[in-house]
This record gives sequence, structure tokens and C-alpha cells, in this order.
Amino acid sequence: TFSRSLWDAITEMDEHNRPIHTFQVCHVMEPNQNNWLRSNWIFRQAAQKVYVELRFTLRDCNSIPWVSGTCKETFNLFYYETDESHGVKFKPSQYTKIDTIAADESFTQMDLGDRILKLNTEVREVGPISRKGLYLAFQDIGACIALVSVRVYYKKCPFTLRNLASFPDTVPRVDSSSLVEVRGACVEHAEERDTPKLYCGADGDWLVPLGKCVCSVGYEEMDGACFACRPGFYKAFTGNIKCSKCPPHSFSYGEGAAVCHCEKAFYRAERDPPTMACTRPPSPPRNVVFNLNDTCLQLEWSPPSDMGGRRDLTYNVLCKRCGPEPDQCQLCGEELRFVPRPQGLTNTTVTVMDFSAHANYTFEIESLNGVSKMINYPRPVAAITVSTDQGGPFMVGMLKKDWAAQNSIALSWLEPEQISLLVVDYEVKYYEKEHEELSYSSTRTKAPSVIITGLKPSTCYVFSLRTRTSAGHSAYSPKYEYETTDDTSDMASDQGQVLVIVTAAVGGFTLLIILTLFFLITGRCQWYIKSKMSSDDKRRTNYQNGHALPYPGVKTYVDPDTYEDPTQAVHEFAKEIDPTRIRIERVIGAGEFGEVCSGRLRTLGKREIAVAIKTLKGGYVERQRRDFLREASIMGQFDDPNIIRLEGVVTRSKEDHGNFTSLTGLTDLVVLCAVISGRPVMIVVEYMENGSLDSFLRKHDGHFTVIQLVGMLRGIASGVRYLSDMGYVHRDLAARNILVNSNLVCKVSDFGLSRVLEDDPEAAYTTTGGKIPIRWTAPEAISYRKFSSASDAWSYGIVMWEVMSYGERPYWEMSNQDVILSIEEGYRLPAPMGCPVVLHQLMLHCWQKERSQRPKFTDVVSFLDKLIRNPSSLLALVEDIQGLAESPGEVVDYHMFISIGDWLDSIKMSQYKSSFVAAGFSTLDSVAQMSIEDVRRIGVVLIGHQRRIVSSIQTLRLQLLHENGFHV
Ligand code: ACK
Repeated sequence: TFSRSLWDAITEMDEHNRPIHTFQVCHVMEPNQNNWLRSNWIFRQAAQKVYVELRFTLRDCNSIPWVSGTCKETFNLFYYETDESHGVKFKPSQYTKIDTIAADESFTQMDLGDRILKLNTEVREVGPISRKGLYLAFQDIGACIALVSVRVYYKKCPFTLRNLASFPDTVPRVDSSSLVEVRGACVEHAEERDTPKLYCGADGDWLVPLGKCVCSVGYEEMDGACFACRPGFYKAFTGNIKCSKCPPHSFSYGEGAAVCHCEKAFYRAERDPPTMACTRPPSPPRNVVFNLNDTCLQLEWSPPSDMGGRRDLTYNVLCKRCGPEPDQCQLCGEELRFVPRPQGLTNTTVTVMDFSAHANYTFEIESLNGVSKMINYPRPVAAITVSTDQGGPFMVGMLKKDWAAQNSIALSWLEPEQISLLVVDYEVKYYEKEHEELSYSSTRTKAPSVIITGLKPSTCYVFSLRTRTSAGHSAYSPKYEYETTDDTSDMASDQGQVLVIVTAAVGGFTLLIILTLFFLITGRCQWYIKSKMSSDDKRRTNYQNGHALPYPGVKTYVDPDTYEDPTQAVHEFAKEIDPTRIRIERVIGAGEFGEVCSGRLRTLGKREIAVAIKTLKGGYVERQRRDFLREASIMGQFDDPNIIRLEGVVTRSKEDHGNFTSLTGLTDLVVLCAVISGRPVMIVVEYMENGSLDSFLRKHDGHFTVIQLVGMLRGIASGVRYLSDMGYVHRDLAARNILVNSNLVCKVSDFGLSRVLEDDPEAAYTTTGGKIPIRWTAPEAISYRKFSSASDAWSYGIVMWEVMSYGERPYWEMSNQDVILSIEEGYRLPAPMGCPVVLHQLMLHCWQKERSQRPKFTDVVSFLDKLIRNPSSLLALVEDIQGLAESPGEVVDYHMFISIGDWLDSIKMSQYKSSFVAAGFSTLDSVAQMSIEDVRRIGVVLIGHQRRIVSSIQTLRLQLLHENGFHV
């Protein structure tokens, strides 16, 4: 609707004869024109900014004569915002001017008929607009105009789909420099991965796509939409992946499956991924056999034929004890021990111990895997019945040597009696005696005799035999030792047997008797049953190296305190030395009772040997003298290459020794060492050039090979083995009480402590020498003074640790109380740096809480011997394999350490404080991450220091793990 209009609405025809509606005005002749044309009220809709496009023609004033002065070539465009239509009311004053519109193209002649009309198009922006609508108005001031069209529009970003998200129509901001952020909505069956977004630009263009949606489980992407998986396919995860075929033994019927269901009798364990095939429980184990001896029963079987498609196979063993009738079975009680355990076995063998001697046991062995618990019907088992009575009747008679030759030995035996079961065959096991049981050969025979060939000449072999019946193996027979003949022997050829027979036939029995006698006299190796002699004893025999070593029970240690007169005890076990035979050279240290000097002792054979002389300070009381001499009374009873040797004692006063005066006039040292006034008392022992082990190792930190260290440990263990065989408990094994000679031979010394601990109820915490060696002492000895060779084994483990760490203090600077608590909580010293795994394992073995489980010294010695013979076993270092979770417990309470500085102080490495700080290691957490390279890099050059720091870092690491809820 146009009001007050001099504008004319004129309809013309275009070239296609279609009508064109126009508004025209052309009052060019009259001055002061003011002709308005107004639009209808225009609804704004969502627009904030409106575009107005005008198409019009305008006549050139020059082409019209007589109009100069009045003719115009522009018109004005106005707008007015209102919330509603004002009908015909029109007030020009309310309008705001948008622009003056001029023509780019004006025409000279109004001649539409000739189609010379030139259309102008002009666009103007209006806004921001906030009211509901607006009017447009055109003001003519005396031009000749034809308004052909007015298009009013606004811009928007149109609905779109991008990355599986839809974005609605969006109107841009008026301010063309800022964008509208729009969140997309995921299409059907899709879900947001990262919030999908687009920005709407001022011109209605979508910009900067961000984020996306992905197809849900059971749906896959195709052409920008999500489609359901077909039957037989599944998609278990959201994401733009394709549906997959169902894994073996599973199916999906419908569309859009997220998982495939297992076929009948197939299952998925709780933690099986949906991509995994469905599986089933395994079939039972096969071929169960047993192997029985006096103390243990070993069950063995083959894996099931059908593993059910899984690898997590384990076995459970159920034991029933049965009466004479098969239906009189009861579950076995707790008394039966299974090693490693009855359930969850991963190997196809288990050892059963502590069974009753005359009983029938039925063992049911079940194979299980991750889906076994999905079925509740009885699972098939493999069963075997074992009668523990069988051990005896199985046994064969004596294993007899029929003959021996250079490379072979013939053996025979009596078949077992009273055996109801059928003998399948016999197995003869044999090995070279020298090589112990490390590797052995065996041979089977059906007959009760065998000829073993391929043996070395002049070599002693150990044989033992067992029987196999349909019910399994018997125990091995006792061991028999037989020797092959040597090259030169009359029986040297492999036909020795023939030779004997021929000799016997031809020459009567003379030669045979001579030969027999020869073997009886010289043979180290006549057959004899060694069943009474344990393998430990045997090993010990091997290690004696010619030293007469008493067997336990043969010679035992006698407590000198059982003697009423201690001097009598001393003289029972120690030689009295005439002091003139002693030459004191220098003071080498301070002992508990007085100075320790080194010097020379003239032996009775007039040789001079180096000795150490322990003295008792002057002014002693009788009790001190007795305690001092106790050590000599103890030491004098020992004779072992790894125990410090007592040469003798000086107990008598100079009056007792006629020529003792020769001591007078000696140097001050002698005055110091040998107490001349009063009654001199001295203990003279062999001289150990390298002094005590702890200071020796500290002085030579990092200087020895692992084999050398193991050699030292072997010596110490051998010495303590001797002591324990003698029934002596040392109670104070520690590196400081081990002495080292010039050949690196380690010898146990310091035999004073036992008496002190025994007598004094307070001695658990204080001893005459100071502290009780808490760090070296087994928990049961600390808490209720249960000292034994097993508590010595604990201390030995600590000595091992001291040796492998080159004299580090056990448990570092922890307080005794903390040591006791941490041991109680199950913590154990970690492996020193560079320590072979096997050695740390041995230490941990020595530190078993249960003392009966600690190793015997004889086992320690043979174990260390094996290591020395097979040094490659020492190659694996704890650092190489240290999965922290597997490593043993930890001891240092790092709560004590507040800062890096405190920590370094505690390990006496304060000098590196600034290096740590400079390298940016400022928290204990960051230090816990450091490797040995890091430690080197920050400037710790000395190997000993590196070792100390790294070993403390390992400790720290474990401590931090522990704090974070990790329990060893
Ligand atoms: O570490 P060391 O040099 O070795 O210092 C101590 C000191 O005497 C006090 O006990 C040394 N010592 C003790 N017995 C002997 C010995 N038999 N041979 C050499 N040194 C010894 C020990």
C-alpha cells in the first residue's frame, strides 16, 4: 500500500509478453518535488540484518529539454522499524534514511517499446533490526524513475549434515566479524565422539567444522548415515568401523547386533572380548601316572586333547581317601600337602607330601579354563588311585655288579617279591660320582639285569634302580657305586667278563681272589649301601679336600662353661705358649678386652709364622679373664680351613715361665700389648693379612669379580657349615667378624658372643660390646632368643648382602626399631646393585620368617659350588629383570626423608646435593624415576657412589610403590 503517492502503478509487458508491475514517477518539470512511495509492513522473521535489492530505471536529465534546475537523477531510500503494521498511516519524519540511490545506468529515452530500457540493481543493508518488522519508503525529489522490483531478504547458514551430525538453519550475527558457533546433533544411531561444531559466517557460509559423531554399536557408516549390521555380522564398538563377521562358534540373527551370541555349549568368559571366538571347557587331562617314594608322591599327566579353543588352561587336583570299598571315599583333610598347590596348577605335575603310609588315595585331576565355570554339570575328570602301601613291595633287591670293564658295567638284581602289580620294566639311573646328580643317564630294561655301556674307564659311577608297574614308578633304590676298570687292568677290555670266566676256568680261583682282594683293599668304590648316608653327608665328604672333618655326632662342640674352672677348659682345648716364642711387632686394632697386635710366633719346629695376638688389658677382674679366655676355649675346638685357627694362649704369669723375663726390655708396643705387670693373658691366632671383611670390602669397593665374591661367600658358608656340624651356633655372623687372608680366604672368627647372650637377659638389646647385632639377627632370636643354626643362616644372608654390596651397612641408617618392624612386616633387603639374581634369591631364602625353611649350610655350600662351576648362572643381574612388582620387600622408611638433601645425607652422599638440584631433580618422586645413566649424567663419577645412590633409588622406588598401595 502506498500512501500520498504521485507514483503511478503501471503494468507493462516484457519481451515474453509477461506483465511487469512497476511504480513510476516523473515530475521533472516542477521544482520542489517530494513524492513518497511506501512499502507494506515487512515481517522481519529471524533476520537481524536485512538486505534490500532494488531494480529500477532512471532517466538522464540531459535527455529532457527545459528541465535543468528541476530534474534530478537520484532518489532516497528510507526505513522505519515497528512491531506492527500501521495501516495507511504514514509519517515521513519517522523514517530513517538508508541511502541516496543513483543509477549506474540511466537512459535517455523512455521508449519501452524499443527495449532499450536499462535496469539498475542496487543492494543496501539495513540493520541491526530488533522490532518485529519494518517499512521501506522511497522518496522522489524530482527524478524520472521506474521501480521494477524490490526484494527484501536476509542471509542464513542453511541446514546441513557434516561428520554424521546435522546443523540447523542459522542466522549469522549482524556484526560480520563474529561467527555463530553451532553444535551439531548426531544423526540416528550415531553418537558424539568429540562435540561436533560448525561456525556460521556472516554471509551464510558454514565454516570450521570441528568434532564428529560416529556410528553406535551395531551400526556402520555409509554415505553420511549409520546403517544396521546385517545378520551374521556385528559391531561391538562405536566408531567408524565396518561391521564384522561373527567370530567362530557365534552367531547373530537380527540386524544391528552389537555382539554375536555363542553357539550351544560354547561360552565367553567374563573378560573375553566380543571379538574372541566362543570357547568351551577343556576335555579332562590324559595319561595320569604317579611316582611314589617314601616321602612324596608325584602325579603327572598329559594336557587334554581338547583345549576348548583357549590357552588359559589350569588343573585342579582333588584328593579322596578311600576305604577298601570304592564307595567309602572321603575328601582328604588338610594334612596332605600339595606342592606347588592343589588348585590352579599350570604345569602337568604336582607333588603330594605328608600322606599316610598305608592308605588308598584317589586323585581326580580336572582341567579347567576360563569358561569352565560357565557349566554347572559335573565336569569330567581323570582319576588315579594310589596305594601308599605299594612303596615297599615294589622295591627290588640289592643292585649287584656282575662285572665291570673299561667302558661298561653289568648289573643285576632280584625281582621284587610280593608284588601284585605287573612289572612293566626297570629303570636304572646312573651318573659319574664326581659330577654328582647334576646330570644323569638312565636306561630301561624288562629283565632284572642290564649291561651299561659307553662309560669312561677308571671312573666311579653311582647307580640306582626303580621299578615301573602299571600303577606307576616305585621309589629309587639306595645308591650303589661301582667303578669301571682302567686301561691297564687285566680286565681292561670290554670282554673282561669273558676273561674272568676263562681265568677262573683255567687257572682256578687264584687270580679271581687276588683281584677281589685288590678291589676290597684299594677300591674307593666297593659296593655299599649308602642309604644311611644322606646326600648332604656325601657332598660334605667331597668338599673335605683331605681335611679330617668330623661327622655330626662324632665330634661336637663342648661348652667351656660346663667346666668349673675356666682355666682347665682353656688348657683342654688350647696350647699354652711360652711368651718368649712370641715377638710382637705392632698394634693393629682394638679388641673388646684390649689391644690386638700382630707379630711372629716361633713354632716348636723353629719356624716363624705370622700371628695376631689378642691381649687382655691390665687390671682385669677374674670374670673378664674368664670371658676373654672363653673365646680361646671355643676356638681351640675347631679345625677347619674357614675357621680362624688358634695357635695357643698365654695364661701363666712370668713367674710360671722361667724365662719370661726376656719380654722385659722390649719396645713400648710390647708393653702395650703384653701386660707385663700382673698376669699377662694373650690369645694367639693365625694372622689374616687383609683384616676384617667389612673394612676390606669397603676399601676395595667394586674391585672384585662376582666369582671372587662368591668364592668368599663359599668359604664363609663352609666355615659355618663346619660350626653347625659341630653343634656350635655362632650368633654373631657379620662381615666384621670374618677375617680375610692374603689369598682372599675368608675365615669365621669372634667366638665370644654366645655366652654373653645366653646369660644376660638384657643382652638382647645391650651387650658388653655395645649393641646386639639386630640387623644381623633372625627375628626369632631377637624376640625370644631362639638361636640356632637357622638363625645363623639368617645372619649369613645378611653377610651375603654385605659382601655383594661391598660392605654397605645393612638397612643403611634405619633405626634398629625400624629394622625390626619392617622385617616383621615382611620387608627384606633388596638386591645390591650388580648382584646376580640367584644370589639375591639365596639371601631371601636365608631370610625366611619360618626358620625351618631357611637353607642348611651344607645346601648353601653346594649351591655356591654349583654357581662357581657354572658361572653363566651368575650373569642375570637383579637390575636386568627387576620387574618391580616381583622384587622383594623394602626396608627403608622413606617417610623419614623430607627432601632430596635429607635423603642424600642419609646415604652419606650429601656432596651431590647441588648436582641433583642443578639437573632438576628436586622431588623424591622424580629421583625415583632416575636410571643409572641419569645418575652418571648429573655428575656422579665414582662407581661406588653410583652404586650407593642407585641402590637407594631402588629402595625409594619400592617405597613409593608401597605408599601407592602396592604390597609386596
Ligand atoms: O679390620 P681389621 O684390620 O681386622 O681391624 C680389626 C682389629 O684387629 C680389631 O679386631 C684385626 N684383627 C683381628 N684378628 C686378626 C687376625 N687374626 N689377623 C689380622 N688382623 C686381625 C681386625
